[in-house]
Amino acid sequence: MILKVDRLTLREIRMPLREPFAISSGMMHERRICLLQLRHVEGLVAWAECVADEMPNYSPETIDTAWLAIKEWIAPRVLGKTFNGPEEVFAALEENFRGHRMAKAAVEMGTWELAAQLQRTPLAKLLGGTRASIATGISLGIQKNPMTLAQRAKAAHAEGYRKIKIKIKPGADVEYVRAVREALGAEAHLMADANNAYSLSDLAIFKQLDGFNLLMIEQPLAWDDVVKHATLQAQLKTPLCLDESITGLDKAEDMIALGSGRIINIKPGRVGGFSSSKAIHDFCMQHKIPVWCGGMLESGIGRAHNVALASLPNFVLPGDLSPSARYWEQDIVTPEWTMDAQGMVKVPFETPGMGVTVNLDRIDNLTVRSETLAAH
Ligand code: OSB
Ligand code: MG
Repeated sequence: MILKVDRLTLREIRMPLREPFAISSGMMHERRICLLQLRHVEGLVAWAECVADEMPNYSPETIDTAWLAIKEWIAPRVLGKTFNGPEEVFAALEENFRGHRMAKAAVEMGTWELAAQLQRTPLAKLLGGTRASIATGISLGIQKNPMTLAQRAKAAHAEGYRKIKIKIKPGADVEYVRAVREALGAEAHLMADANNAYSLSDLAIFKQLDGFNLLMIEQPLAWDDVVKHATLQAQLKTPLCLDESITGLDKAEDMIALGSGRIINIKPGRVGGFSSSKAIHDFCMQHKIPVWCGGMLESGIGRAHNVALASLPNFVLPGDLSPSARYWEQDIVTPEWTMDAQGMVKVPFETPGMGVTVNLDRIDNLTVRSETLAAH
């Protein structure tokens, strides 16, 4: 296959969230989303989404740094260049080019979508996906008190969600987890995500959390740490899951070698795209480490890419892949993403590419800036 992109259009859209989303490191009311269109020399167009947020509180990248990185350093490595397939793109973007994984991922994932369309193959199939539907979880932001959170969790459980993830931070942890565990009963899949709000001196809190039969605790310690997490994991029954710390295959190898966690949340944007996600997935499968697909409050485009990835065999735990209506009044794709009463999202295996149609009129209405880069 010959993969050659001759034009890349960046757009920024603004999408208000139906409700604010609070995590330990910040609060979001609206998503500023960078969308990409990659045009193949023969005219086909692929869409992709960059997951970088407005502020550098989850990762060092932001939508503005991603825009700059794509324009200045990533596009010139892709535009007008001939690749034999999307597998070659990640290496071309990594050579003497540190970081900016979310920016790289947006372009890299766009080339996979383009390849899927060129081959008239579903994206999920091109990636090696085997699962026809994916169990879905919900990620609930920090609420004003334990009772409010417990009610939200109970409602989500009744809607069919297969995993309830609650955000925690110092001062909103043990009592919140206790209230939700009591509301859901002993068996429900419940987990907590700390977004690096704690340190090893908080061991007493983790010892208490260890008593609630949590499925896992996600990223309790520093955003780039794999050493102190190993110290913490050794003292807990509950598996630790790493999110922020796993920026690529090398960090997954470190996690397993050191025992810093027993589960990985793979977000393709965080690790530089699909090739890197697949490498982490395969390595974890060999080492019997389960993975699941995380989310970054994506629009229906990023969600389509996540759903395709989550169809790979070692994505054995429910993903943060909630339906469109959990986030937005109206999504930018047709059909919108939905979940059935059993909490399952269907993987599009019938149509080429990501399996949803992009609503261009709606995107045009939401666009606040755009820029087109061409091969020269
Ligand atoms: O840590 O997983 C996280 C959203 C923004 C930043 C970080 C995280 C999240 C989520 C949202 O948990 C998951 C979703 O997209 O539903
Ligand atoms: Mg997380």
